[in-house]
Amino acid sequence: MVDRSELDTQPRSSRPGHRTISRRAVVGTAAWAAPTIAVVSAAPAFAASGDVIARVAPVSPSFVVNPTTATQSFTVAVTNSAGGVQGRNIAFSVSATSGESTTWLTFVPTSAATDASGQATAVLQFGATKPADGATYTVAATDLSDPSLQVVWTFTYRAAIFASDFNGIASGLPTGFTGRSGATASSVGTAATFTTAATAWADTAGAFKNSASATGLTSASTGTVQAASTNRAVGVRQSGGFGDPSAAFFLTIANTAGRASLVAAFRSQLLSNGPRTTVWRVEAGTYTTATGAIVGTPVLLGTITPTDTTADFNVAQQYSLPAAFDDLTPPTGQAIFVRVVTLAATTGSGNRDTFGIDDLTVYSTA
Ligand SMILES: [Ca+2]
Ligand SMILES: [Ca+2]
Repeated sequence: MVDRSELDTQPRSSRPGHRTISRRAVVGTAAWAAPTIAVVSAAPAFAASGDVIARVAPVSPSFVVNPTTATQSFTVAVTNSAGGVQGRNIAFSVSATSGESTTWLTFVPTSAATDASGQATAVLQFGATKPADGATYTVAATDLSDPSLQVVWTFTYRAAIFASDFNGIASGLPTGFTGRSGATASSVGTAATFTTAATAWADTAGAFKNSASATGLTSASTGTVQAASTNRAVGVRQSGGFGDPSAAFFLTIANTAGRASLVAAFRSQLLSNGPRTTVWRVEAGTYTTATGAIVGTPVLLGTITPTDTTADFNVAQQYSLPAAFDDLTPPTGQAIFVRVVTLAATTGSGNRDTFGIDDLTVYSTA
């Protein structure tokens, strides 16, 4: 609701993030009538009293929420010529722009008093049940003593491009994800047989396997305890005849249309630490799906070299993909890949590791 009297008190021409299109139209008319005072700026909202409300954080009026976001803090400041205005009660609210559910969104608190610097903060908590990809929302922070003092943000929920906790792998790997052998710098290799039966970390057979996740267990957890764990991960044991080198955890992605600032996140898990050491490379690239040939040179996002069971037992990994993967639709017959691959032989002698990954998510942050 736009208060007409309030409009008449608004001398500035442009208030990004503030209010409605109809209001902008009115303001635009005012600017047309008096072009000499037209100012295009990110001016905060302010009232006839001289008080001003502005976004402090996020400063940007729009942003993207991804599946890994648990909370988003919102801070505003009410100020006037004397500085921060303390004790103003700011109401925080969220509404769906596109008719999507808001039940996954909870503000804590729903209102907060400004402090000595004039700032008030509330935290929007994101529940587990997410809306459809692209759902958009508006957050408003309103001074309850003077509702003309209001700022808004809009945010868009972008679902994961891929997400799996791998807890259902007793019935097979999720679509798009494979364990591979034969991977090289120029080939994505071929999908290896996946052992769907729960298999202990200490099992030495060379294969990709349904392993217990390190999450919730310790490196000393017995095979019996591992078998009973419902939290599963994709493990691999390299052997003299399998994957040393050339083993790869491999995710294929058709395209990243409309997505930007991609992130690949997962947990790396040194499930069984043999005396040998493996260097795992985290790479992204494109490949020809029919032949497995990599197009050009993959981008090396980072390396993982687990050497110690305790420190390396269960590590959150996160890698940003370069801008070349933003809004990318490969030519027909090609696809994007993200892989965790070993291209060099293990070093040392004796047993190899069982290495696993869990909770793989690829998402966009813009
Ligand atoms: Ca899991
Ligand atoms: Ca080792």
